[in-house]
Amino acid sequence: MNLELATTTFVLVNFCVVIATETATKPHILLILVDDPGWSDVGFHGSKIRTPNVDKLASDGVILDKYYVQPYCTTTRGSLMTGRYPIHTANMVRYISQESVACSLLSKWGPYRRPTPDTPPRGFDSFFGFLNYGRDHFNHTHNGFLDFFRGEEVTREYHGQYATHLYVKEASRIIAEHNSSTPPFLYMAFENVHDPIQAPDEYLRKYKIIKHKERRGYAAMMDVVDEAIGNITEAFEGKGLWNDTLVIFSSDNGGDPVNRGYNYPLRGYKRTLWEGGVRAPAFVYGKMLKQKGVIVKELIHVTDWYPTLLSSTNLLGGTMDSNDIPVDGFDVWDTIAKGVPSPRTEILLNIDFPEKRPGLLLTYDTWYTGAAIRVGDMKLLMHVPNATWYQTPEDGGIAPPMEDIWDQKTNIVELALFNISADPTERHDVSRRHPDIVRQLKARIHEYQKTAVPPGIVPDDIMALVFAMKNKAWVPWRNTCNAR
Ligand SMILES: [Ca+2]
Repeated sequence: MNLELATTTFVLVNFCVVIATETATKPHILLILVDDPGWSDVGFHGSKIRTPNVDKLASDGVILDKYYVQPYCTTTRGSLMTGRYPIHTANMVRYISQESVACSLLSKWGPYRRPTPDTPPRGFDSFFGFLNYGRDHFNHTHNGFLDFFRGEEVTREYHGQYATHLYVKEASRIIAEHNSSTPPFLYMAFENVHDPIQAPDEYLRKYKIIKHKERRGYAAMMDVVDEAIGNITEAFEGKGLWNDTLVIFSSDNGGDPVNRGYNYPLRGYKRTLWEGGVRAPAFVYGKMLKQKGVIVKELIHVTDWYPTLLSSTNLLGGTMDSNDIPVDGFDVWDTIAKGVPSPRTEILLNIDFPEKRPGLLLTYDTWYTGAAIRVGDMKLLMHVPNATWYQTPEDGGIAPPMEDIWDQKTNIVELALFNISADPTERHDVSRRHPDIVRQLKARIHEYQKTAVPPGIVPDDIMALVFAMKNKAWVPWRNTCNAR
C-alpha cells in the first residue's frame, strides 16, 4: 500500500516557470527540503544528533519557530511548488517553459504514479533523482525495481553508491560549471532521512552513544545530510556565489517514530495534524537578511515560499501563475528579513475526512488526517486520529512498533481546541471552556471546505508495474495530459 498518497491531485507549478528576465541583482537560491526529520532531530532544537553545519546557518540566520508544513511528503511538495493548500491543488495543470534562472532539482520528486507531464524535469533545467519514496539508499530500488533518473532517462550506473553522496557530487558539479550570468536555483529535496534506515558505516560509528540500533542509523542519516549541506555550502563559496545566496531549510513533515524520527516535546508525528506532524524545523539564511541570529515567532506556512520567492522584488521578482484557484500563501519576506508581523493570521492545516472512493485502496479509510486549523494562538482539530508523545530512545523514550501507530487509528478525537502559544505540546483541550472560539474555527474550516476542489487522487495503475517489469525500472508509462 502506498502510504504517501495525498488526498488531492497536485500537478506542480514550479518556480522556474515564472521568473522575470532581470536577474542581475537577484540572489541565488538554495532550497533545502529534508525528508522526514522531526522537530527534535536537529541540533538547533537540542538534539543529540550533531548537525553543526545546519546549526551554524540557523544561528546566523533566522529560525522560523511557528512554521508549518503538511503532514505528508507529497502534499508538502505540492504546496511548496504551487503556493496552495492541498484542498486547492487538484486539476492545476500548467505548461512549463523556461526562463532565465538555472534551476536544478536533485533527489526526490515524490508524486509518482501519474502520467508523464507530472514528472520532472518539468521546468527544471536538470533533474537527478527519483520519483517514488522509500527507496533503497544504496541500490536505488523501490519495491524491487530501479528508480533513478538523470533528466527523463533512467540511469543504471550508480549501483551500490550512497544516494545522498551522489547528490552532493552532482550539486557541486552543477555549481562549479554554472554560468554566473544567471543565478542558480538549486532545489535539494534530500532523500535522507526517510526510511529505509541505511547509512555508510563511518557515519554509524559516530553514534555509538545511541544504543538503539535503528535510531543510531537514523542519526547517521541526519549526519550525512548535515555534512552534505556543509559541502554544498563550500561549493557555493568556491564559485564565489555564497555572499549572494539565500538558503531556505525545511523539513517536509514531522518525524515518524516508527522510522525513528522524533518530535518531542510536540505531540504526534508524520501523517497527523498534531503539532508533531506539521510544525517543522526551519530557518532562512542569507547575507541579504536585515535581521540575523533571531527566532521569528510569526505564523509561516510552506505555501508561503511560492509567493515570497516570486513576488518579493528582492528575490526572484517574477509573477505568479494565473490559475483560477487563488494562491493560499503569503509573501512573508518582510517578516523573515525585517521582523515585521506576518501577513498570515491563520493556517488551514488540512481537511481530509474518511471517505470511500471507488477504485481506491480498500484500506484508505484508515489513513486520513481529519481537519485542523490554526487561527492566531488557537488550534482546532476535528475528527483526527489520536496521537501521543514519543521521546527519543537516547533520552529514555521508546521506539514504537508500527502496530502502536495503527492502533491509534481506531482512537479518534472528534474535537479538541488548544491554545498553542500557551500549550504548544497540546496537553490541555480547552474546547469546553471556549465554545465561541470552537464555533468560529469550525466555521472557518467549513468555509474552506466549500472552496475545495474535487480530489484528483487516482488508484494505482497496474500498467505502471507492467512497464516497470519490462524496463526493470520504474518509468513513466503513459501520457494522457492534454496540456502537453
Ligand atoms: Ca517526508
